[in-house]
Amino acid sequence: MQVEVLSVLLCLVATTYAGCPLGFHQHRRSCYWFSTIKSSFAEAAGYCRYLESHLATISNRDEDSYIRGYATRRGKAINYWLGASDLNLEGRWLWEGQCRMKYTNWSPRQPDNWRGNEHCLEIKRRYGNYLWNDNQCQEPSNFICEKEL
Ligand code: MBG
Ligand code: CA
Repeated sequence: MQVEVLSVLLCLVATTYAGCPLGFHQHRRSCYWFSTIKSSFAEAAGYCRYLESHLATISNRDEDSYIRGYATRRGKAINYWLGASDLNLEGRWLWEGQCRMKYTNWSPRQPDNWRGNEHCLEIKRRYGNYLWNDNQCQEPSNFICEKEL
C-alpha cells in the first residue's frame, strides 16, 4: 500500500478511536472543551463546529454538576456560553435551536431578558458557582464545546 494512503488511514483510525480530541475532557459518553478565549455566542458556535463539536447542551443534573464542577475547580472563567437560546421566539428556550429544555438550572430571577436583549444561555460564576443566566448574545464570553463519543 502507498505510504500516503496508509498515513491517511492511520489518521482516520486515530481520530475515530482515540477517545476525546486533544484538550477535551471526558465525562460519561461526551467530551468537553472549556475555552480559554472569549467570543460572541455565534462566533463561539463557529469555533465549536471547527473543532467538530457543538456548544455544550445540558440534559440532566449529573451533566450540569460535572460542567459546573469543572468550571468552578479548573476553568474559572467569569462566564461560559452554552448551546441554548430563545432567539427564534422570546421565552422559548431551545438547545441547538431545536430541542425543548427539560432540565434547567436557572439562577433565581433568571431568565429575565434584561433590557429586552438577552437571548443566549450562559453559566455565570458569581451566581453561586455557575447557575444559568440569559445574556446578550454579542457579549464576548468564554464557552464550552461538547462532542459525543
Ligand atoms: C445580571 C445578569 C443580566 C441581567 C441583570 C439584571 C447581575 O447579573 O447578568 O443578564 O439579568 O443581572 O439586573
Ligand atoms: Ca439575564
